[in-house]
Amino acid sequence: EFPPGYTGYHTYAEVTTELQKAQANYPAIAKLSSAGKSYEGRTLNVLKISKNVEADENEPEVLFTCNQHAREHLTTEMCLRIVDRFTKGYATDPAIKKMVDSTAIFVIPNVNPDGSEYDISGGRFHSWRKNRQGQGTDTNRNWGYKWGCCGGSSGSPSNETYRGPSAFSAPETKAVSNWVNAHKVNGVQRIKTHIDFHTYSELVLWPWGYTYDATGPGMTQAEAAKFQNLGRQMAATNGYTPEQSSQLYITDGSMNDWMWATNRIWSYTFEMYPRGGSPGFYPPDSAIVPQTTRNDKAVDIIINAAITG
Ligand code: 0X9
Ligand code: ZN
Repeated sequence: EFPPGYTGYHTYAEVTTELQKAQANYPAIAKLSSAGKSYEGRTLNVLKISKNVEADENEPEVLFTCNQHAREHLTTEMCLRIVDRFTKGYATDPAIKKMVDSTAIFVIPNVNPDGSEYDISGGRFHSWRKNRQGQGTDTNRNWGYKWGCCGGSSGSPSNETYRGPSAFSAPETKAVSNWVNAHKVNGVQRIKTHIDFHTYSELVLWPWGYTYDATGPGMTQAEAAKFQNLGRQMAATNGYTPEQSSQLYITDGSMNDWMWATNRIWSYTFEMYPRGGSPGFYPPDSAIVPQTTRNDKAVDIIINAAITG
């Protein structure tokens, strides 16, 4: 469980309960399903929010993923904030109703539930980043585009950015990537936009991560400009710094690069609060409300971007 001062954060079991409650309280617009299982067998929960939620409609879809990295607990709260706002707000907020009516919003609060449970085991924090397969694989170096290509990950199992023995060797990335691929219907990917939440540094990041180049194979000038424009627009609402991922550092096998390269999804990473090393990965639970609501407008922008195309 979480240590004293952090009990406002949700454990994996508490997240699951919240998602079940969302489905029970808003059955017309909220539906809980699974993208598969983690290495240790936990269900990778997916909450869908949409009008006629039971129907598989041809409408633009938006994906929010959280907790690829175990210790980045604030991101799980970000996903729960999205669930809460779009379910509770549906009946009263016309802007939310419009978004829910015209899209399908998918939220995966725990991409790496084994890691986040380990990180809080014994009621203390363990500064754990990776999943719990062997010495741990960095899930955000295990995706199958340019995997291990470019010095942006490690081949050593003990390393914090260990990429795993092969692309999608982690059950978590394998399951979520298959789930994303399955949203391609008649050759068209329905998921249009995506934010992968991380902490920390207060950044809005876009592909590529594997190269410093802004354009080139798989990224035209116009596409790079769109990534920049949308990224800067979102950053203007939360005060984060917008930049191409590789300006932070080179990463290979990241989720964003795979989402764009293989599915043409406008895929961003948000590095949430704080800006610097204190309080780093472990802000007190009093930070949850201000630091998740801070992204409300950016979340609306990425949903509306899926609608307008
Ligand atoms: O290194 C990472 O995976 C992310 N930073 S973190 O401190 N949360 O570990 C940044 C990833 C940004 N790069 C890409 N999205 N390609
Ligand atoms: Zn991270």
